[in-house]
Amino acid sequence: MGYRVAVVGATGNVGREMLNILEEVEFPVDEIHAIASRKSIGVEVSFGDRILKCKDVEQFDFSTVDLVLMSVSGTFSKEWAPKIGAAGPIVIDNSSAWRMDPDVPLVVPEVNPDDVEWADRRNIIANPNCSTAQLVVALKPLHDRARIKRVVVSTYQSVSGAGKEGMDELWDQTKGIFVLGPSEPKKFPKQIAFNVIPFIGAFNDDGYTDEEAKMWNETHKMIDPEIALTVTCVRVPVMVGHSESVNIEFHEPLDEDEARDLLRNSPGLIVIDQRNDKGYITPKEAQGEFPVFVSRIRRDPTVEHGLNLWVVADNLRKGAALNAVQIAQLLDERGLIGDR
Ligand code: 11C
Repeated sequence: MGYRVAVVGATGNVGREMLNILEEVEFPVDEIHAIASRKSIGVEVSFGDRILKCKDVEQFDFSTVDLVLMSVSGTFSKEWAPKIGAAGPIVIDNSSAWRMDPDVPLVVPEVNPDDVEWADRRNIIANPNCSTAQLVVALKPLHDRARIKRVVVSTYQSVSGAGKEGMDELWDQTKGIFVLGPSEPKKFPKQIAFNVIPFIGAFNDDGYTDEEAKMWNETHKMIDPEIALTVTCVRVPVMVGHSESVNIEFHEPLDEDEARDLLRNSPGLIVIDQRNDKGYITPKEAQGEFPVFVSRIRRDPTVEHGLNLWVVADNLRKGAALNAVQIAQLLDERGLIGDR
């Protein structure tokens, strides 16, 4: 026996990955529904070797399913997640709408699995921002061992974080520059092909962006509000895979060899760290993979207890769809989904 599952936002980059990963990990599914907004009714998406036709979110009866995985805009989620949760199923929501709500657990299974236990307050569980998800998987075991005092992160985020339109823009601009001549940027504020853009999301009054603020707010909620964290988020012309340069200062001593061993033995992580010209991970190699990869582990000699890391993951997988499916697996293991 399996569950009755719906994926809302099934035509987007992350919605499609949710369907792929549910099938890949053989999540116990008895019924699967692809749900989208009215303009996508009838659009076909795949689930293994099956083709699903998208149904209209307005017409679908959510009381007939046990679990909903949702990847939609924050505005859409604000309206729909509570309605769906009230109808019965648990909603695992990938948007930013609920992440900081005190009655909604924000969960990365390798980091704070026990928080799923209080999901019944609103029947909603939030998935973090993609850049936060990979960061916290790497930080948690180090924090547990040597207590993190301060973190400085610079991100190198792929265009798929901005959806299919972001990927199309990089592709079109790259081709266009040589074939048709440069085109006006649409999705990104400046040209992304052959460039980097130190701005993701929207500016807040303090000069940081909301993408940067998400990284410290979400890390505080999931790991520890005492960790000081400062971030610069940058868009780079990479299709899939977010990378992060992470500088960490600890309260207690932790040398690079112990950190390497610790990370090697922690869940969801793979360490690729040889000091030769190919002994590190790049986003190209992380694409399509499940784990978070850590490379370039080295001491920061400018502080008493410091390390530098290079952290890379597939932003559509661990940063979004995979994390949502892992939350579903955790709920299943703990018997927290409907009546099976
Ligand atoms: C990006 N991280 O790369 C963003 C996308 O809060 O879920 C995800 C935004 C979010 O553009």
